[in-house]
Amino acid sequence: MRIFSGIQPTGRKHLGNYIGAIRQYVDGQERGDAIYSIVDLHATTVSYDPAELRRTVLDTTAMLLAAGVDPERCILFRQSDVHEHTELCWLLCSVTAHGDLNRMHQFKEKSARQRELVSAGLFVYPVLMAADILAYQTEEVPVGDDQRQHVELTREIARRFNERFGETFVIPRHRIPEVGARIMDLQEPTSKMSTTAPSDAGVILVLDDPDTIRTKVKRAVTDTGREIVRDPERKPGISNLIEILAAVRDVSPQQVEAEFEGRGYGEFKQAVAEAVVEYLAPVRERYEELRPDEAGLERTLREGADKAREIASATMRQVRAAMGVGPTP
Ligand code: AQP
Repeated sequence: MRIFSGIQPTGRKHLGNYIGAIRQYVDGQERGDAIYSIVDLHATTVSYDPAELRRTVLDTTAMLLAAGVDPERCILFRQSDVHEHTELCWLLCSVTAHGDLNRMHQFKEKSARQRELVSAGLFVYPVLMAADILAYQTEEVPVGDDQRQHVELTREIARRFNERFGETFVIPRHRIPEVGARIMDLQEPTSKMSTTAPSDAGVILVLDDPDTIRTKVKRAVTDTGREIVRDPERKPGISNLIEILAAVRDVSPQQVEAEFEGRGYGEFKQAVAEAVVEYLAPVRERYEELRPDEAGLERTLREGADKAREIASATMRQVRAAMGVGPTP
């Protein structure tokens, strides 16, 4: 089975990214033919610093390797090294409805937050994501819940292309984890934990040291009650902590509720903090070892891009032929 997913190169990956996506990448290597991309072109759709982008691509590469993504068992590459993505994005624009792009929640949220230019790139972002996925004839896309709508649109684009130009693309499906699909901000548990949150206080970064993690969990917003039960409407803070503990221990939220029945919030928060510290510590340590070797990281990305290009260029030959673009094949 072909698996593909992309991750933006922000150096500040958080627990939501880790649980929602990164750990599924590691699991995907066991289940199929996995391809993962550091999507630097997506990062140019909001304001950014070019020198920092180069650095954060390497940060994210080192983080994925530290988490257990293994270039011997998957393809790991930088999106901009494989030009087929941008060409396919343009060609897919011809079967993408403007109205569909207008309905994308992420565009609405991110464009509202942009203080300067709202770029056309931000609007077309989901088409580039569709190109990333479809270029590899992907069957399964491991993502967090916030990407559900984008994967749905990718399916629609693929269907429309196949109808218009003949069977070309595999129709992919998302793989969203049952537990931890949407980790919420610890200070604002009705909003998802996000790289671009106004403050770090509610965001557990994968590279946070143990004491910072403990402080953030201790200060997590909860309600005035005492019960440790999952009820996202009435108890969003406690529900989020239950979800986090269940995800890092790999148990069900019901097991967490049963274990902490009749125990106080303080004890519960301490257990969550220690579980998260223990969960992230090996990743942080391994990251510190890997990150300095920039030449090695670049080599990994280059070798990955060579393998990715081979697959994507075969798809592009089919797409060009189907669309009547370029010389007669
Ligand atoms: N809070 C979350 N819970 C579970 N999964 C999440 N993901 C993101 N936030 C959560 C999943 O992480 C993967 C990588 O996301 P990305 O490439 O969009 O990286 P990002 O920009 O760093 O993610 P953020 O934090 O969501 O930033 P904003 O909101 O500013 O764009 C994806 O599979 C995503 O679903």
